[in-house]
Amino acid sequence: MTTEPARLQQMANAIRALSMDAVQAANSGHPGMPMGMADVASVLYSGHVKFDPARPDWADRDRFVLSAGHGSMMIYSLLHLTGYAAPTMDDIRNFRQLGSPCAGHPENFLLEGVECTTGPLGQGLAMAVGMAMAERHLNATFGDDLVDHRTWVIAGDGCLMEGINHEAIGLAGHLHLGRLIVLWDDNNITIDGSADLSTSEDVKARYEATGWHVVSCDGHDFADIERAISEAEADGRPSLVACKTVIGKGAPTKQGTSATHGAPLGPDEIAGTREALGWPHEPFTVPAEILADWRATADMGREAHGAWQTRLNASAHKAEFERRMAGDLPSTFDLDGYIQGLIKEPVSVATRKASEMALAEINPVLPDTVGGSADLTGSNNTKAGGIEAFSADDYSGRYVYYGIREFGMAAAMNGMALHGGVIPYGGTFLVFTDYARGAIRLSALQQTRAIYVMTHDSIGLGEDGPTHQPIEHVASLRAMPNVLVMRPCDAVETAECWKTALEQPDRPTILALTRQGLPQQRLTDVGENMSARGGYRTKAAGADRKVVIYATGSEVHVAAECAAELEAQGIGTDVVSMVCTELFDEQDEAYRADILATGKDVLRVSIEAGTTFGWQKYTGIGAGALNIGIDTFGGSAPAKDLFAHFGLTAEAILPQIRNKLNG
Ligand SMILES: Cc1ncc(C[n+]2csc(CCOP(=O)(O)OP(=O)(O)O)c2C)c(N)n1
Ligand SMILES: [Mg+2]
Repeated sequence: MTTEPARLQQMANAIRALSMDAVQAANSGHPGMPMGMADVASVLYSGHVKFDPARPDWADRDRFVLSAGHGSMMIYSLLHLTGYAAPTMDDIRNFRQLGSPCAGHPENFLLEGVECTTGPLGQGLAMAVGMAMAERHLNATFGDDLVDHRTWVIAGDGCLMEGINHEAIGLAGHLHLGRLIVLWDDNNITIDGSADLSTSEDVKARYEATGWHVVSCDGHDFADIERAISEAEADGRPSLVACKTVIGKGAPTKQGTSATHGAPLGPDEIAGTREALGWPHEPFTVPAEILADWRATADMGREAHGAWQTRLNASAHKAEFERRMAGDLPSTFDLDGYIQGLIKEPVSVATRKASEMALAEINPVLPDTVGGSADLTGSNNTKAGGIEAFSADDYSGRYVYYGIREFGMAAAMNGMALHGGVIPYGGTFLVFTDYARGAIRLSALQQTRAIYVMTHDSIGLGEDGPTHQPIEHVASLRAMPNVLVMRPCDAVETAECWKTALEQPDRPTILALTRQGLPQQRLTDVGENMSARGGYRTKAAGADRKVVIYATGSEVHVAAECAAELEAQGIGTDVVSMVCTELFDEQDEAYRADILATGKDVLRVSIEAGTTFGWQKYTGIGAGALNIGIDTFGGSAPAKDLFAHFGLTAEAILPQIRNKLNG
């Protein structure tokens, strides 16, 4: 590992050359950011970041997040130069091409060493807050011997300007996450030109005001960068290192301008840059001595990893620590006894309450969970099972008071899940999935086990009115790939949904839960987690089957009432609880055909207190289909009155079914 400025300069220039050449070859990409931050990154890796390229999954590695994800060539260069197996130089040559792990923006599922997917500005930094929270929590649980690492972030002006930045740094400052260090690429340039066009904020003052330590440096002076990073490491608060940089540094006519932000420099400018940097080497070649300096940056981490492994092997916590980092549930974990108890003694409770009851069973036996709410703890019923607050004074706590920060919460949950060792869940009102949506989308894309406890899931919340009543939310979340959207109808299904959500290592779950009480539908023990099927018959037609009703959540009992009336008149009716359409769609064809009565001449009815959009997939359209729902905004009134007003009662629905049958 070197601290010699001339050698650091060559190391930095290797990043610059790889970045400009890869972007040129792809004829698209962002050379400015990696060229501007190359000097900072070289100092950072030469002595500060703890990593072992041979074991990218080493639990106690430092986490490095390139929040300015457009500068993806920065992280690809770093991973390659420091000696990770991937990306190879060929991968870098194929930057942004189909099949290359060097995608336009860094994707956690394409390259080990990419801790999280970044590109949506601000979210990388916000996920890093979650990683730093998970680190402190696991440190409090397993001790310094096993967990003691930092979280590093490179963020640009954009990451600091996004609204989520305020949520994220507020949380980090409040929680005193001193092992979180953000290196700000303070180049005063964004796409439109000078940052002065759109901001006159005193960023440093804002960070200081939220409890951060702030230090500045000349981002092209190796000694000054070293000083600033060392100061940040020594401070007990989270740190912002403002690195004054020149975007596209080295490009003779374009550096310092937004022209370098997101376009190839072009052959002439690249030739000029080679000259200015004193980098005569061919594209995609790094001289052996420069590569050797880069490879040596891994020595410190490799040694630390060896010592850590020795400590782990001697630790009484070894098995449990490894289980948690692997993301496996304890082999003894189940909710069978609890569910059987519910069947013996049924309860009529809101599903948010049922969720709390399930959590009271889960949290004591599953130490992995870290819950929380965005200031709606009493409404989301998320604090259960004796868990205590996670705070700056006690990181062993398992309940996060996220404050009114839905987006920040969801991003932090992603960071925690990606860090590993914890299973995050967090609550707010379902309608505010809109506020968190950007992070929910990244949960799905990144395949994180984040569990969203979204209560007040329909007009059933009543008097708070249309601003608080989800209409399109469930349907729109169903449209998002790789998310399980679950709307359980009673306490049994809620417990089953929790179990299923916990059993998904590679995808997030959204639990849509009611404010209002619901009668228990499951009254017999069927010996199977029916909710895991996604959709199943809660009642099969007695008489000759003429109608199949699909319903979810609070409408399943309405469907059951309709079916009882219809059966009384000799009209055989199935009721299907479609608790999770994604899981249902994954069932084998025979199962789906049976539940959907495919090919049978029946009337298919959907009932859901939200938009009817999407239900046609199961009901079809035309004479054989009826979709009951709400395709307008809701209203402010007691829930009972709203259900009547919007026609979501058996009395309102039955005539429509009879009309269809007779027509
Ligand atoms: C949420 C979000 N909005 C917009 C963009 C598009 N975008 C990518 S980079 C960028 C400008 C960022 O400026 P800065 O962070 O200063 O990066 P620099 O130009 O200095 O590399 C924008 C608007 C994005 N990636 N994410
Ligand atoms: Mg900038």
